[in-house]
Amino acid sequence: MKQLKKEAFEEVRRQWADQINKQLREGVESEQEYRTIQNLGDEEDFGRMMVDFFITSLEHADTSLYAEFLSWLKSVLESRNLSPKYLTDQLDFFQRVIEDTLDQDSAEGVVEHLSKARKRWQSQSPVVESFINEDQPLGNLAREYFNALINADRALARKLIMDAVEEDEVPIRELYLHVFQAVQYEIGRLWQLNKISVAQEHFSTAVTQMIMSQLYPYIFAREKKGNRMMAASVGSELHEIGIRMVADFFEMEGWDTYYMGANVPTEDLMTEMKEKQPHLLALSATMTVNVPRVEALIAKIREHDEYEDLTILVGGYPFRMSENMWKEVGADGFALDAQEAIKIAEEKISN
Ligand code: B12
Repeated sequence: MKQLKKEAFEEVRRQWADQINKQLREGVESEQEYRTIQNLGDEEDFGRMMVDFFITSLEHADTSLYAEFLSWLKSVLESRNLSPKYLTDQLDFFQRVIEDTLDQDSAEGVVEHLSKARKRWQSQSPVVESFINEDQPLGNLAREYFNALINADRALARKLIMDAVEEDEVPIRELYLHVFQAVQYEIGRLWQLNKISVAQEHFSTAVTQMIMSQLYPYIFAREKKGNRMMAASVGSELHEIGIRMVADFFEMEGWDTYYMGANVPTEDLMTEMKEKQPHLLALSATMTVNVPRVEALIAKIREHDEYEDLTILVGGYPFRMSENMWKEVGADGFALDAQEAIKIAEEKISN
């Protein structure tokens, strides 16, 4: 499959996406439906999203990744009153496009992957459960914080968190994982189900980022360990809270951290690495389309002898979905969340 990726896929990727978009335009009932579906894709390109998720799933020989994407897409379409037929029609059409564009031998394997992913998708439960549960640690606070965000009450949201830290002495790490992370996941789930708007999601994200900044006096550890870590989201990645949390956890553990945010160009990252010489590099991807970019970046870093001892960890949504993906992109480790990232890093660095 790696062979196919370089020689065939780069050429046909755009062609497949264009054909899917063309077929969609012909099949939709109205311009409004067409726009709604296009808007689901990164950079408003639905065909590209269908193709990119598929190619990543194929490259990693992991049908569960595409099955998971199809489940997500189905729930997004249904909650917007769009017929699930759009999805099945597009998949049937996608299969024909594959057969028309690849030679028979290559097409067979690719179509088989698509069919297996579809079967797997059909057998899985479409229910996405709430990420906020009052029985979980800090579950009540998470619920109150979530309600404040949904009611656009920034002052209350801030007060809830500051009181928890200053009066109840709730540890920052727990707030991060059980409140901020759980609430961000819940916001995403409700956007997926069309129960909240993009504006509400943006508002919530902005408030959480603002409060995280106000917690900084509690984050910078007094005792330093002398270890340096650099953290970034690469490619076209705009999701940055997760990797920021990871960097903050390292900071709390006494590391010197360089958090570079989202969408960091490879060249700039390499320049910073040369200057800071980190012991650990943490790379995050949320959109599956950025996984190949993480892989390419790691390969590029590995070409340099000076980074022989560098530990590279990866994490984020696609790595959580596909258990071996971190190995396949050439990383030294993966963690489900920021707490686990510390554990893995300390194991790797002490070895
Ligand atoms: C906020 C948000 C956005 C914001 C991001 C703003 C910002 N400044 O970060 C904006 C509006 C930009 C956005 C855009 C999009 N988004 Co969005 N977004 C979210 C949302 C609601 C929250 C993200 C977040 O803050 N999570 C909280 C953090 C703490 O969790 P985390 O990232 O998983 O990080 C933890 C671990 O994964 C791990 N980790 C993460 N990185 C690393 C790295 C290392 C090295 C390690 C060890 C561990 C690690 O540790 C972290 C802390 O514990 C998610 C929902 C979700 N489930 O995450 C959707 C979500 C990720 N988005 C989604 C989508 C579809 C999009 C868009 C395509 C929408 C669109 N049509 O425009 C675009 C794509 C943009 C792009 N090119 O990146 C989907 C993805 C679905 C899928 N199947 O892939 C989600 C899941 C929403 C949903 N349920 O449908 N989004």
